[in-house]
Amino acid sequence: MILFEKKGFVGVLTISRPEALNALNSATLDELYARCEEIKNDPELRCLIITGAGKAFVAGADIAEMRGLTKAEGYEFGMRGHRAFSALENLEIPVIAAVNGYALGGGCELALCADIRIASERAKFGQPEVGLGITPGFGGTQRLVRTVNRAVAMGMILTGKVINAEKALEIGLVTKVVPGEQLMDEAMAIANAIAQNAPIAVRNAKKAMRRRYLDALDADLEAEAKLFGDCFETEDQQMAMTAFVEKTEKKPFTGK
Ligand code: DAK
Repeated sequence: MILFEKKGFVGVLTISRPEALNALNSATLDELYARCEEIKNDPELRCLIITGAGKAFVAGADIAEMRGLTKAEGYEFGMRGHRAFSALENLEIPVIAAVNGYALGGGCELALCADIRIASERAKFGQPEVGLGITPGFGGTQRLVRTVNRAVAMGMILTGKVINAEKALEIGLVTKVVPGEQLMDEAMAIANAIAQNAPIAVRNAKKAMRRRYLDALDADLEAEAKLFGDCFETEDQQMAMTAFVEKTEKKPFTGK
């Protein structure tokens, strides 16, 4: 479910579960973690690109897998995600997200783990979790507010509305929008520009720039996990996820 290829000094990691729009289930998260560990230990690599196969970047965490989770299982699923996402985010080499399509929920959160994000004109971003009876659980409440302005992050997460690539550029979530067929060339151009520079200097510059970003991040992710866990086993969460999986209409939320 995770493809990996090397092009010179650049690694390209592709989430490939197109039949489910690359939704992140436990197996994909474990594979992502394992790949990131390999990348971490590869001295030849100087930059990594992450993208998705088919029409989606990643359409979120796997709702079918999450639907019946208890609070304890939800916590465990969250920890799997955190382990994989942190492994990606904490790579010493720069990471570029080439967002080729839907980046929703866990997909938007995955893109947020990258250092630079560029998007295809077709890309869509959003944190629709509150409409599924849960909070973002893979770091969205923490990484989005550290990336765009607070009111913008509040608006995205509390309304759950999906935004297009142009809007993502306007709010600073991505740095460039290109036609879909140019996305990987553009990502490779940025990656190769980075890879031509002195590797130790590049890694240290990344490390220095992330100091403020990382301040209290672990504690904040832990707080998010607790708040997220409390949403599980609620009537609203079960109703909304069942409606998605069974393709039926959602009922109004009751707060129970
Ligand atoms: N999970 C599972 N399957 C998904 C999926 C998802 N997130 N998104 C799409 N799929 C599946 C669909 O069910 C469908 O499967 P089949 O019916 O063909 O078997 C297939 O992918 C194609 O999807 P659609 O037929 O829906 O394709 P459309 O082009 O019509 O629509 C869409 C594309 C992206 C608008 C739509 O698929 C959609 O609304 N998907 C859900 C998007 C979403 O709400 N994503 C956020 C998920 S919640 C946690 C940590 C993190 C999270 C949760 C917990 N812990 C701490 C425990 C994160 C939560 C999320 O990410």
